[in-house]
Amino acid sequence: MQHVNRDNPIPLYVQIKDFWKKKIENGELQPGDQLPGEQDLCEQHGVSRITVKQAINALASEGLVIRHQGRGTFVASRRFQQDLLKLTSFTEDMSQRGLIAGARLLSKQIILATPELAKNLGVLEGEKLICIERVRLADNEPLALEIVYFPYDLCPGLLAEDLQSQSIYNLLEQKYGLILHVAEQFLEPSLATRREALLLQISIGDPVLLIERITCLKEGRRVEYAKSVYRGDKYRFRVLLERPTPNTSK
Ligand code: 16G
Repeated sequence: MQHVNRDNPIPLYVQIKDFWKKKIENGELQPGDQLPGEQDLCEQHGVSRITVKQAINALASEGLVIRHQGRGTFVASRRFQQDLLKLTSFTEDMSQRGLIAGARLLSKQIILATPELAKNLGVLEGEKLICIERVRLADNEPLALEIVYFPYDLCPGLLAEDLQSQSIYNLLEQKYGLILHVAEQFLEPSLATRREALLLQISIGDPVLLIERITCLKEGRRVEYAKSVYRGDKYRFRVLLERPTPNTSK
């Protein structure tokens, strides 16, 4: 059994990667299933160990497999793809996938804006803010840890709401008549701290994605500053890039 074609201009490791990728994508291999060991793969495909390693690296970097030191290579759990095009809430993102969004409330309080928060929300230092920290769940599975800040005057009764089963964006729009318009979002890779690992049910040092969002109202006022930690094994973000139209003016 070779599955590689040496006359094919596609590098051998890519052919091997594609072979396993197909098995994962068509469900022949399920999340948690183990791939054969390196030696077996070398024999199966008739290639060197270096080629096998390259193929596994490529599968890992596409998030299709996870390597566990000393234990082997396993099919990764399926990821949620989130398009970075629309200003959507967690609840909307999950319902688009047929999942039930939920939240575990960790804390809710009124705080005074620190210099950093004041800058991010475009308010004065010391101004009253609402601060809510939740673990976000999809079908009861923790996906992200989220801390959000809102200027108190925009949604003064928010803390009295049921923040475990209600969408905050929905409350802001329906109850406070706020029209969320655009958001600026920053993404940054990081490693899970002890607390994040515990709350997200992953291991300390596992890859996570830090996301910061500043959301603005139609008239330009900033309504939300959010900091989230997303599980790196569960998410994949998609950005659609459009080539600018060439400038034809001379
Ligand atoms: C998303 C937003 C977060 C917002 C939340 C509202 C990102 C990175 N963050 O998680 O800023 O507060 O949705 O969700 O997308 P909710 O309406 O379901 O409570």
